[in-house]
Amino acid sequence: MGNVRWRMLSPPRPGAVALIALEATSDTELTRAADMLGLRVPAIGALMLRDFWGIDRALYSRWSDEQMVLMLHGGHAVVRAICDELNRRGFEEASSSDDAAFPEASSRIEALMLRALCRTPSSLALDLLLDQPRRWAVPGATSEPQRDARLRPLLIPAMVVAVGPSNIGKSTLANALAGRGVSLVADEPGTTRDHVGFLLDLAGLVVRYVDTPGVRAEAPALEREAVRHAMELVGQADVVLHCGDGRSSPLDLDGLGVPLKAGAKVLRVALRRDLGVASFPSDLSVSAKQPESLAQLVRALRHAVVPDEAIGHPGPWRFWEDA
Ligand SMILES: Nc1nc2c(ncn2[C@@H]2O[C@H](COP(=O)(O)OP(=O)(O)OP(=O)(O)O)[C@@H](O)[C@H]2O)c(=O)[nH]1
Ligand SMILES: [Mg+2]
Repeated sequence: MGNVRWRMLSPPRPGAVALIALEATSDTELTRAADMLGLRVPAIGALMLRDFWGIDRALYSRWSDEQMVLMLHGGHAVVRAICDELNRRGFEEASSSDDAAFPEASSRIEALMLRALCRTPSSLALDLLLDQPRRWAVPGATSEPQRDARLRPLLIPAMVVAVGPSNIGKSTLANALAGRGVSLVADEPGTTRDHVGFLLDLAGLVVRYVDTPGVRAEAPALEREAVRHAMELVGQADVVLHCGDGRSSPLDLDGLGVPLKAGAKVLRVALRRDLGVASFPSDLSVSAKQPESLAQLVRALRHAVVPDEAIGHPGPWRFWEDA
């Protein structure tokens, strides 16, 4: 298909969405290419959903007479498999740049929106971003800087740092939230020797989650040093998950001597609730053995990072940074 090429519009990084354009030199060529791919050619601007060769179920749209855009799920494996399939079917790759251009966008907001769409790791951002051109098209539309800032973690992952005494289940919680073993667990104090960070999807909102070594009085020097490093992260956290359990109360955060970041939230959580009720005041209590309690924690954490009201607010969002 010499007259039709494919071009990556999104940056070469995993994101919630990857955009691949099919570019022809005429609408006849575009229709011919669509036929070869088994796609119906939609009206300009219309969205269609289909299964792409068993690789991905995704939307595609036609942006002009000569251009269709596949809006795939943005993981590396999906994108690579779709690109291989396009190559196998005789389509050539057109050169792409990291700084994706969106010549077919009908407004600046739409171009910015498409760029943001490609970059966000959070699926929760998708509907909100897609609706922004419509919201900004209303005469006199303005956003509220406070809400803009609250929604920012939809584009740039916020940092959640879990801290607490030793041997109360912090790493077990991290593993349960991640759904895999990211941090060592054992029934002895001092199991986590250094902080462990990973990206965590909280029901559509991706955050950087950090599990830290527990704080204990009799820790050896190296462990105390690791704890000191971890506690510095508390000062950079957007949300501190302040953990205790039935036997140990949470740490005295003020006593750490690390000032929290402006606007940081603290969520007090009692762990291992199946072993007994904690005596300190907590926002919620969870057990790694009780999935419904973990689901509650996921909701509470997500709300602490991006409040539900900000997501549900119908007003426009200034989601871009000025150059
Ligand atoms: N019954 C019960 N046991 C748990 C739960 N969560 C963790 N545990 C157990 O508690 C012990 C300590 O768990 P860890 O996750 O290693 O604790 P930690 O707070 O990370 O410990 P440090 O890394 O030393 O700070 C292990 O034996 C876990 O199996 C829970 O929800 N219920
Ligand atoms: Mg641990």
